[in-house]
Amino acid sequence: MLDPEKIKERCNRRPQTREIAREVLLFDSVDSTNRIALEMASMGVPGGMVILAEAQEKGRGRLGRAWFSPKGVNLYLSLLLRPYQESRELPLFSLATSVALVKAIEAETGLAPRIKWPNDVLVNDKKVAGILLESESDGAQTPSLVIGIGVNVNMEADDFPPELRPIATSLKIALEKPIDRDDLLIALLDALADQFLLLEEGKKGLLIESVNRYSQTLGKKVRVDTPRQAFEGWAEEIEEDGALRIRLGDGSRRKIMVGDITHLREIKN
Ligand code: BT5
Repeated sequence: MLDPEKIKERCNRRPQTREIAREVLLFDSVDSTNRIALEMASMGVPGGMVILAEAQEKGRGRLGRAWFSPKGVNLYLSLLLRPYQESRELPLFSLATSVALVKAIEAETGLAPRIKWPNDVLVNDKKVAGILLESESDGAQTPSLVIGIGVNVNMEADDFPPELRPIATSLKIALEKPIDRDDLLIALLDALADQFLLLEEGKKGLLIESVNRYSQTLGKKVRVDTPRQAFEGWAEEIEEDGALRIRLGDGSRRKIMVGDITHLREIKN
């Protein structure tokens, strides 16, 4: 079991971490920690709330997809924040979260995770963590932002359903030994607080620099699927607003704000 008292005590040691984790709530099993955090947001609960669960019955991915969330082995958390940034800046919180995940995983395991734009963290080319941003605006208060994070920590290969085995992994599988989930969570909350502070201080250039440095996507040939279109091209750079710039075969460029990408293997003649 995760130890909320230990987590709370360690978060209190750093003022910037305390800011995003004033309250830490652990549930045994919930439908979705994001759903609970959004409900709290709609009830006017202030920012700085961390909702944790040992299992989720209806863990959510993006676009109605599901997040596989078995009990007692992984991390499932949602942060409720009320940031002062303008709404067009909010997608940057997803990138800030992916950088924080990379830094925390690197520090706790020595592995070299990479970011797959826009919201996946990969280890050995397989997905180890996913991020889901959702927001709630009741008009009266500062709009809320819910950041959902799922990390596969101590799952075994057999624990994954067959359809996920080719694309997903866990830290334990990559490291061949179990990880202390409390320590990883504390490192993650510290890293999140650092990255959010950069955004608050208007230093998004530093954030984007880290995203580019840790990106698995750049330089790769990719297929892009957006809600409106699908095409192929080369991933060039992540821009200041978090968009991915793609160079097409005819040399023209497109900026993608929302969508999924697939890394394509280049076939050389
Ligand atoms: C995501 O969506 O990657 C966002 C996942 C966010 C999960 C957290 S857990 C705490 C919080 N509460 C919630 O209800 N959700 C958040 P997306 O990019 O749409 O990826 C979803 C896809 O990843 C699925 O369609 C599967 O292919 C794959 N997938 C599902 N479960 C997985 C897992 N445990 N590990 C790796 N891949 C998984």
